[in-house]
Amino acid sequence: MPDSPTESWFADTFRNAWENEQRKLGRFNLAIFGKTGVGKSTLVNAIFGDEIAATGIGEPVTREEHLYLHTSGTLGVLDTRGLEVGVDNDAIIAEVADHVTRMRRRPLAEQVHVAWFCVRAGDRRFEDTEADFVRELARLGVPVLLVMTQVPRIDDAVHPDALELASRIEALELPIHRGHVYPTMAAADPFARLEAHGLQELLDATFRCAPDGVAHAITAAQRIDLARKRKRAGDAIKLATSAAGTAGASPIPFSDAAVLVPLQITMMASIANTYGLSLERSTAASLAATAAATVAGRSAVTSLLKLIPGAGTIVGGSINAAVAGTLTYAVGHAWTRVCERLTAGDLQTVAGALDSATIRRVFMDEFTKRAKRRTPPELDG
Ligand SMILES: Nc1nc2c(ncn2[C@@H]2O[C@H](COP(=O)(O)OP(=O)(O)O)[C@@H](O)[C@H]2O)c(=O)[nH]1
Ligand SMILES: [Mg+2]
Repeated sequence: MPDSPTESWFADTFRNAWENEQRKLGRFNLAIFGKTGVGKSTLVNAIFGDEIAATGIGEPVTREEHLYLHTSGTLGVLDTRGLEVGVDNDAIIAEVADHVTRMRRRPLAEQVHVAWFCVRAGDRRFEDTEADFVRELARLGVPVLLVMTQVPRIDDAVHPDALELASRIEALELPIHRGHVYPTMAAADPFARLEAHGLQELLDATFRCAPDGVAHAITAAQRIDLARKRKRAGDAIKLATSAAGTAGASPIPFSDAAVLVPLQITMMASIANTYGLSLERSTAASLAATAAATVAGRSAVTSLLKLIPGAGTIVGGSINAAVAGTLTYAVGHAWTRVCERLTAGDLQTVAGALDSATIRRVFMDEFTKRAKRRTPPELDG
């Protein structure tokens, strides 16, 4: 890194780190089947956000005429167009089989990891042709989750017709995950006084079915389970905190504390990806949060260091492992806080631009709070 890092150095380094982290995450590919109108798009949007729907028609999968792959960040959604499950089973299965088999020879990020087969509660029936389709899908080696959509539920009472349909499907002993039908309501229906439900359970089951190698990609892509994102962010913070502790094992001259910056940028880029924040948005937010735009690099670190109790008194001296660790730990948690608020749609102006002043304040509030812990828990014992 240069002697006096500039805003553009910081931004370039962050962008590179973000792209690296995104590459490492790869992609979770979900195949989704079910008749038109059962609520497939609504379900995907409810769990993964609406960027996927906004991508429109998606890219036709080469060679297969009726398969489309929509990608957005760490998510890929494979669906069919112009063919109807139950009516055109053979044609769909032939295309899916061809695709799945070809992708099996490719890297994990291109394979099909899980399939959701959707049935609408209100249809009150599950046809033999749908059962056949599920069996064929499972035969291809793709884990299948049977999802019932638009299931009316009031308090804890599920509509009896939906329950009855679910037990009839379960009685077929299809090769589906846990032999279970997952009841969902993806979007509330205020007129009918129905609330959304079942999404967390479906997501948990999807994690259980998917290969371990795509768990982080699912964590990043989904929008409903913030606890999983927080835990992943915590892992990145632990890693960076202990690396900073190692760097500080032979004390770093205070004036050289900026050697910790690249390590912290990597940590921040990893966390930004876990929260599903785009390259441009997270780069801009990271500049605002760390004030790299005004007090780039070395002086930014120096000003943060001064907020760590004890560290401020050693100006001219050197920082040790505990201070290096605390600095990194506090930056990690402060940035996680910013990412959480950004994901929730906060920290922006009415026009949608980032609110830099508030981002900076949120970051500094959390940083100051965390920095008070002289030894980060990550370095205890
Ligand atoms: N309130 C509510 N409406 C839903 C739900 N799922 C689907 N719908 C509605 O049903 C229609 C078809 O849903 P869509 O997701 O486009 O079905 P797809 O053809 O399977 O992708 C849309 O008008 C949705 O608004 C749900 O969980 N709740
Ligand atoms: Mg649709």
